[in-house]
Amino acid sequence: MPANALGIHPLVDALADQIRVCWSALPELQPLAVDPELEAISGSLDGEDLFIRNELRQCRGLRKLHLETARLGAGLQILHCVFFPDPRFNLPVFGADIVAGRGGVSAAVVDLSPVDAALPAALVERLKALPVRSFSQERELPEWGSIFSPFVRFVRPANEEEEQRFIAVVVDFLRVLAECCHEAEPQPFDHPDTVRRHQGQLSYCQQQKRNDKTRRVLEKAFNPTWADRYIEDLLFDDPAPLP
Ligand code: BLA
Repeated sequence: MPANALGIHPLVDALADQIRVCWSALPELQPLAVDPELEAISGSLDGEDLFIRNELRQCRGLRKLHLETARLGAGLQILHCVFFPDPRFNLPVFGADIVAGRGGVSAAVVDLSPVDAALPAALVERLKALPVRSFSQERELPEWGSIFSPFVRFVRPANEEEEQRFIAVVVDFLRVLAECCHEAEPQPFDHPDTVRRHQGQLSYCQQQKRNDKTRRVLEKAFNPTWADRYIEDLLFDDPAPLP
């Protein structure tokens, strides 16, 4: 059943479509198996529908592209997307999250986050050259959000125009990332830069797991053991140990 048959917020649907268009432009895009139990999760909670759809890909430079669209209970709709780099490449983590409730979109966040001391210089130059897109309601990052870059956008889109503008920011970021994926050259597994980026990605995952809001929603919709496994194995799984 298509997710939107369950009434997914138009921003969630439209952004998911745009992300799929953007990832098709990534070099050497390939399928990545999803645990069949997690590909399409449906159930009910106190008589309310639950639906989660998970899509995975991989490409040159990125070990895992993950797009999740979910409707959890009455009216809570989520888009969660993370592209995790292969630590051999000097590439950031792409992350985006939209949380929509009955009162509209409460959180829209997107970033290209560093896994090293700073973002790659070539990436920063491109990000600085992007068009300025402003929003009327900027939100303050939680304390664990120290993982994000200076380019992070965390907003509450006030209307449809701002929702479209948020999509434009995500597309800008994904275009820049695609260019960097084409250009980046891998370094050996045992190169100190690779080792540092591997460590940086572990820290990124660790910090994201401190977002209690994600955990609480999943624990309520399923149960704490399930939520823990889902977060550890699918949402923020650690990069494979270096050989
Ligand atoms: C906030 N994330 C939230 C909120 C909920 C979720 C309910 C609170 C909404 C609000 O503050 O308005 C829930 N997000 C989920 C769930 C999933 C999810 C259940 O992704 C399940 C898949 N979160 C991410 C990623 C980013 C992210 C990749 O998963 C950013 C790149 C950010 N979500 C993020 C931030 C907040 C948030 C910064 C605000 C947290 C706060 O204000 O404390």
